[in-house]
Amino acid sequence: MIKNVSDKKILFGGAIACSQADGGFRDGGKGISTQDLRYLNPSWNAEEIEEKHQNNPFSREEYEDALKDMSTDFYPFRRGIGFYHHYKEDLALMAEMGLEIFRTSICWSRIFPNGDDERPNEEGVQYYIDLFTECRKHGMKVFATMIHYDIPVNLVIKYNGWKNREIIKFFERYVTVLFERLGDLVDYWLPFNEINAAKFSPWDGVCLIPGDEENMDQEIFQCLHHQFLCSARAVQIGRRLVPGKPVGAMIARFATYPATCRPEDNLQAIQDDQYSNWFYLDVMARGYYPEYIQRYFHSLGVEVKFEEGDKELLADGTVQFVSFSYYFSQVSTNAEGWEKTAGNLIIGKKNPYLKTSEWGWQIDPIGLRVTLNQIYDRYHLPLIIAENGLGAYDTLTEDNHINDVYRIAYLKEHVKEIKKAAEDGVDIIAYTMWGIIDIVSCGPLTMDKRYGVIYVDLDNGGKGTGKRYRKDSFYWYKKCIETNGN
Ligand code: BGP
Repeated sequence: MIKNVSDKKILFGGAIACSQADGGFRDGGKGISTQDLRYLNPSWNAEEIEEKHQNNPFSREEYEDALKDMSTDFYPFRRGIGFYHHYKEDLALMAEMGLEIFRTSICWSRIFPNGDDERPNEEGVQYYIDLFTECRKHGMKVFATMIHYDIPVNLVIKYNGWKNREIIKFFERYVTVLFERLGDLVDYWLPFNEINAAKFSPWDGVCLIPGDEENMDQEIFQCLHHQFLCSARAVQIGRRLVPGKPVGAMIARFATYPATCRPEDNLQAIQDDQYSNWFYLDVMARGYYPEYIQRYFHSLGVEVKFEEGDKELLADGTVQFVSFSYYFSQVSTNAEGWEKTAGNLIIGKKNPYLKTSEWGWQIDPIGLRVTLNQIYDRYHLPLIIAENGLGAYDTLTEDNHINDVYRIAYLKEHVKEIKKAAEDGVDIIAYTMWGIIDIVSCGPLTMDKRYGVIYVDLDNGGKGTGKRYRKDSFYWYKKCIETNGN
C-alpha cells in the first residue's frame, strides 16, 4: 500500500511575468526594460510571426529602432494586458478560483529604473508592496521571480549587461531592496526564470544579440557564469535578510527520451539532458560545475573565466528548492533526418507516439511525472512546477463563452501525473499554471497564443475591450483546487 502521500497539500496556483502582463511601461517611474524592445507587427499573419520567432527573434536593427521609438503600437510587451493598472480585478478573479499561490516577476527597472541608481524608485517598490499585499488579502502565497528575462536596458547600454561582472554589484543592490522591502510579503524567491534559456534564446537569457559576437557560445556561458554567481549571492543575502524564505533555481525542462533502443540514442538522450538541463541545476543546487560539462565546453570552444572566490561562492550559495517549466517532451537521436517539431525555446525531434499543440509542442503528461522523479531523485530538494499550460487559439463566442475543452483535457492529464509523482514520493510544493490569465506570449509576442483560464479581449495589436471572461477551464480549475488536484 503506497503511503498515502497523494493528499499531501500541493499548492495550486498560477503564473505570469511582468514583461508579458503589466503594461504601464513608462508609469510609476519605470525605466526601459530589455523586453520592452521586442517588436511585432500586428498585421503579420501566423506564418510571418512564426518565421520571425523561429529565425530572427531579435536583431541589432530591432534593438536600435526600439530605443528610438517610445510608442507601444509595435511593442506588445509595453502594453501587456494592463495588469499594472488592473491587478486588483485580476487577482479577485484568481481568488474566485481559490488560487493558493501566485507567481509573477518583479520588474528590475521599476525598482531601479537604470539598474545602477543609488536609491530605489519608491513608486516601484510601493507597487509591489500593494500587489503582494493584495495577494495576501486573498490568502495567496507569493512566488516572486526577480528576473524573468528583463533587466534595465541602461545596464546593457552603459555596462554591456551580463558580460560585465560589475552587474553582480547592481544585482546585489536590487536583491537587497527586494528582501528588505518585500521580504514579509513573499514566500518563495526565484532569482532567474529558466536560466538555461540563454543558450537557446540569447537576448531573453543574457541580453546578447544574435550575430553580434564572434564566439556567441563563449559569451553566453561567461554571462551565465555571472548569473550563477548572482544566484549564489541571492541565497547568501537571503539567509541574512529573509531567513526561512527559500531561494530557488529554475530551468525550462526539455524532457527527452531515446528515439530508439539503439545505445547511441540512449547516450544522446543522456547528453541532451546534461548539456541543456542538468548542467544549470547542478551548478545552482550542487554548487559546482559538473565534470561532464568540460567535454561540451571543449566542443563549443568555450572557456569560462573564474575569478578568486567564485568556486567558494557557488559552493556556499546553493538553492533551497528547484523549479522548472514543463510544456512538452521530445526525443534524442544521432540519426540524420529525424522529423523535427517545435517546443518551448527550441526545435526538438518528434516523438511519433505523441500528439502536438497547434504550435507543434508535443503533449506528454507522463513526461511531467518522469521529470518530477528525475529532478527529485537528482537533488532531493522540494520542487515547484513553475510553468505548465497549453497555448491555444481560443474563440470568444457571441454570448461571451470560451469552450476550451482542449485546455481542460491538457491540464487534467498533467495534474493527474503530478498526483502520481507525489505518490512516487516526490516532494512537490506547488504547481503554478502558466498564463493563469491570457497574456502576451513570450516567443511569438502575440495574444493569439492564449494560455489563460481567464480570457482577455485584446488582439495582437492591443485592440479590443480588454474585458476579462471566465473560460470553461476557469470552472474546472476552481474544482481542481478545491479537491487538491484529485
Ligand atoms: C517560457 C517563459 C514564459 C512563457 C512560456 C510559454 O519560456 O518562461 O514567459 O511565455 O515560455 O512560451 P510562449 O509564450 O512563447 O508560448
